[in-house]
Amino acid sequence: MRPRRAGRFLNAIPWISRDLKGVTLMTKPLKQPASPALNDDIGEQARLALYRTQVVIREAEQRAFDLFLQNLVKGTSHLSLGQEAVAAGFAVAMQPGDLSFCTYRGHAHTLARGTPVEKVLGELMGRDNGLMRGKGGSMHLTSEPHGVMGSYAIIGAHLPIACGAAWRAQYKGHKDVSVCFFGDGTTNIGAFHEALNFAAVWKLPVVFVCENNLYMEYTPIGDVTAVEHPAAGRAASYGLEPIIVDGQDADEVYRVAQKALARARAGEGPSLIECKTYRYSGHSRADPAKYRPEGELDRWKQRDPILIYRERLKQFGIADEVVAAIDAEIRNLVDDATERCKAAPPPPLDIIATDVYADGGWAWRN
Ligand SMILES: Cc1ncc(C[n+]2csc(CCOP(=O)(O)OP(=O)(O)O)c2C)c(N)n1
Ligand SMILES: [Mg+2]
Repeated sequence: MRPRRAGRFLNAIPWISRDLKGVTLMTKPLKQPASPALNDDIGEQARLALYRTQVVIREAEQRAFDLFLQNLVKGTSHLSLGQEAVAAGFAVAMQPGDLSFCTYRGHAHTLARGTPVEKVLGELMGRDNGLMRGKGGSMHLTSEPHGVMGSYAIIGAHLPIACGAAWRAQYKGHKDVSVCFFGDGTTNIGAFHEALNFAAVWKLPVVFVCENNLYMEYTPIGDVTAVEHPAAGRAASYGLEPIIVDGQDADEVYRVAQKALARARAGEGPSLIECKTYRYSGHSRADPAKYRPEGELDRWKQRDPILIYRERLKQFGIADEVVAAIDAEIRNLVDDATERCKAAPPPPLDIIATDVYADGGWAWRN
């Protein structure tokens, strides 16, 4: 049973409302015109960047799945097919120099910051052309030149790390913002609460982004959480505004991201944003996701972020041929990257002891 108090608390917040599909949407900053997209124009450049980024992620992740089936990707991996609008919305709003901190479900955020598809697929395939020369794999994508400061497999581990990066910016008077992505399940880990409190007390330039895809590993988040909205329902504990956004709509995510980034850059402190979204596949490659209620996946697919966005482009008068050309260009890019990765060698043995803990020695383990 969900505690009734939580519902009353959220009902008291005027800008949270429910749509017909049971997804809670953020409605505060806009006056809800008949067509918010048309009346609150984000501009053509941003719109095309949002579309392109989402398609790059979709195509690259679908390819990663195909490569798995061909046994060309070793180990497991965690796809975020269906969650593309969150990664795109933030990455397009971020500036060069801003930092991203991701989880093991980090392909999307790594690609969204401009990391080449070849480097990401090469890393998944354990090839020498990969981001870390094939030594990190899917769960550890990192690209410092693109501001991707690592993918972390320990739940919640990266929230305090993002605070550290933000504290450095504050201390040195730099203007970069740290953006930290994590799942709904992460909100029940101590590190989440410690990081939020620390960031709020120090007014750190950090944006915490909860991608609420309804499930932890195999557990519905609602079954194990005391509040209805795992991130937004806790915001008040840290003196923060509860922010909920439709994570299937890249424009909505982009607008909210812009505000939070501007607030952080202006020295006004952290934000905590809960994006309502859904992952199409199971937790990892090993999970057929049989625990999901029948029809749930199909309902979410009706609100596919890329379909929503194609419709949006149409609304703004972007010709079908322009969209088709973007799609074709990205498909070619992913095809070329795939071929280059297949042809790339595995890393040479002499790098086995480089770029590992300290000097590559083993004594630290004892
Ligand atoms: C500290 C810790 N506990 C448990 C795990 C095992 N684990 C891996 S993913 C996961 C679920 C995380 O769910 P969520 O935060 O919602 O992220 P999502 O996978 O949905 O993106 C768990 C429990 C872990 N990696 N780290
Ligand atoms: Mg989750």
